[in-house]
Amino acid sequence: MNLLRGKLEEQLGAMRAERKDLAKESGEVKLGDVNAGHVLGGMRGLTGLLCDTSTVTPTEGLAIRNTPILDLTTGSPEETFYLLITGERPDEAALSELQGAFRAHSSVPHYVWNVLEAMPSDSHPMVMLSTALMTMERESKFRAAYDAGTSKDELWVAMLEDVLLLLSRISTIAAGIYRMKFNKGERIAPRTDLDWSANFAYMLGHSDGNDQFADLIRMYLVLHSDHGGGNVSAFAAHTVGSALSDVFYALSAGLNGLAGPLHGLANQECLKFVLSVHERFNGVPSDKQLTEFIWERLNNRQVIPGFGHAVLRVTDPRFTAFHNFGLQHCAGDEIFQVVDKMFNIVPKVLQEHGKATNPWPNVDAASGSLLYHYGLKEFEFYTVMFGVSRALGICSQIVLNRALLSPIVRPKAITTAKLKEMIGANA
Ligand code: HAX
Repeated sequence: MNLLRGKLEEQLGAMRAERKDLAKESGEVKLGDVNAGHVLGGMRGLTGLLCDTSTVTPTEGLAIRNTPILDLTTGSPEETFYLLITGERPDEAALSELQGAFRAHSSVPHYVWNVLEAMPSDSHPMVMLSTALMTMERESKFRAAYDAGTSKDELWVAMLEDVLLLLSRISTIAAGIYRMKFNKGERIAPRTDLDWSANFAYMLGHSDGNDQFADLIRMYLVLHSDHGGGNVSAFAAHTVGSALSDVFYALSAGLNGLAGPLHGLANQECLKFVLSVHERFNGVPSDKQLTEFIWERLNNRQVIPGFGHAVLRVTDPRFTAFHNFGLQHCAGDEIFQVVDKMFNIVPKVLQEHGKATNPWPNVDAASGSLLYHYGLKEFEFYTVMFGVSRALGICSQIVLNRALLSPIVRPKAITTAKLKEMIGANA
């Protein structure tokens, strides 16, 4: 990985100096106030982290290194990874080298499969993915370098090696989990003539690597790759990595957070909901039927999955990308038609209802219906797909954090008694 490593080395001096200067010159500059609401409300809205790989704004949504995500949907995850980690688009040579690196370790050693095969058959696919990562920790070059006393200035190089090994293997592992867990037959070995996404689609068994499903997977892997630094998976991975735990520990921690229903698991809930609408109306409901159904749910104090967002205040551009793909390739599919109709009906109802701050669809509203269309119908697996993609962002962030010598994360916690005392003193 000479070109990527060289590019990072070229950038590193200035970036380290900048961080050092900022801490020295501006450490006392105030960026905002902490209030009791921050302490009680999961630190939402509190600025406390640095993350340069991507940003999420309420009105624009996700931008990777200032490039709006919708401008990246025709590219590959390898290009996105290079952009995440360096802030630049790769030239042909750098991209080709990176694609080679993503292929280099795509055959997964037997000991990993042995562990997965020994797990109880009702293990969740996310548990299997996380376990597989932990099993491979023994191969960490970062840990070996640390144990050998490598200077902390140089440790990021071993981190980059670990990251490339891990990214190279994670799609093979995910596809193997899919086939094992859902009785799809023998695992399918990676090919040497396909890129990361096409290989993943091929190993899942729903693609010859050169079809629309491979294109969908390519876009899916780009769209879910990163979402700033404050979301549960990125923050968890960052915290674990800050203790100089290697990327196998850190990514596993991040993915364990992604597995929660308020985070990555939401995508399976969304498709379940869409299918339940389709089943209830024995097909695509009329506008009137859908409007009434949405009101019925809201009156029962149930949420409408796939709508709303903690940060966004517009239609999630990632939804727009999936929706456009669906309109182009799956317009005749009734499940997609339900998604399309919901997009036209639900925001109006949520606005009239008046509770949700953001009535617009999020990324999870459409992605499942497209996977379903191409035969990937096992929703339990959807968060694993999300995890393979999110590994790109988390891995970029951990390399940068070690390269920039980011310190250990250690926010201060207080007791409820102390909180009440401070509220009393400051009221
Ligand atoms: N349907 C019905 N009510 C909704 C709603 C929705 N889709 N979205 C928000 N509301 C309600 C909230 O439940 C809340 O009601 P209460 O005051 O009674 O508690 C009120 O509107 C205000 O909430 P909010 O400030 O708009 O939303 P939050 O920032 O608290 O929550 C959520 C954001 C995404 C969790 C929320 O919109 C939701 O539950 N949406 C449905 C589930 C979903 O689509 N999740 C996927 C999120 C995408 C993601 O991050 N994936 O990783």
